[in-house]
Amino acid sequence: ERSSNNFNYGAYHSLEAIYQEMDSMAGDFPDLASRVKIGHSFEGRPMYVLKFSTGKGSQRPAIWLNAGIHSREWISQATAMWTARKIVSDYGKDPAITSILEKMDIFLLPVANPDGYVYTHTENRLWRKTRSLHPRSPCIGVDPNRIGTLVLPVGRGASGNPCSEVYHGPHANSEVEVKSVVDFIQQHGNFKCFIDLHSYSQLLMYPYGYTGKEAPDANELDKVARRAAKALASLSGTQYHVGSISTTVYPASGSSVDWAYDNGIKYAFTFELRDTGHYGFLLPADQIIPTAEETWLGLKTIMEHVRDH
Ligand code: ING
Ligand code: ZN
Repeated sequence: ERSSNNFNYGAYHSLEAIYQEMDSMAGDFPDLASRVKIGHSFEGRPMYVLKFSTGKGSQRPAIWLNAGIHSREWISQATAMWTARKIVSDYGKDPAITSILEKMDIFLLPVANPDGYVYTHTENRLWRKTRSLHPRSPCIGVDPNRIGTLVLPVGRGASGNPCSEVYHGPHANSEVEVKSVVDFIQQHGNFKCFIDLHSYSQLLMYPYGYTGKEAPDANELDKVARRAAKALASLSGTQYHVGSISTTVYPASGSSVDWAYDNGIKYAFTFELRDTGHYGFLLPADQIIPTAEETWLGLKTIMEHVRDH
């Protein structure tokens, strides 16, 4: 039998501790969870997802939960880890998550930008981008939420300047971290939902960011997001604003959720978690569990809608 390593879900952790806990969760719940390597980072670190599956079918319809694409948004990675633990604890007890997993698989990537995350622990707590090097540039990294993955017009809300915090990169798919996710999702071929966790601002948004035009499914996405925000607020009153990315936060091209939506994943949402700016990226650890608990209610609302549609 495996011994529990006493991972504290109310604390922020190193990449190594997160990867160990993912391994340990998979070992503790072998019939439900597995740790899958989907690729590696620029600096050669593995990229791990937790796959939650009752194993009753292959390539079942699936949900992708993405976190930590921006390394300094620590509440995102921490919320993802709490969520993973919640899924394994509540399966078979909570009818909502149980029925979701009877029909679908969930893939959770807690640290989408591992090099950046390590850098925020060792060198610069406020690092946002990847850590890739670019010939002839004095600056490091690309905004992994601005890569013109493939076909999106690069322009609004992204920059061609390698020193910018929203640098879109030298060419499509320049960032191996993003390419690993894109390839995995495309090879799988049956994702119905993609949710990206960021911080901060308390927003729940849906496509588009790259254009002010309404997404064809905007009405449905807006309704689901409003229900999710209401469920989230029901726990302790935390208020979220809901709307499309471009009208709610700012125009931004090349984001993961716009890519997902335009590649057939209708239920594409981005959360900007706590807070509204008092602590910002430096959210105290005593807010991790309250944030994760309320976010879970929003996530479940979305996932139940996906299950039923
Ligand atoms: N905010 C997001 C950003 O990438 C966003 C907002 C979300 C833009 C989804 C586009 C798509 O700028 C933070 N805090 O990173
Ligand atoms: Zn972000």
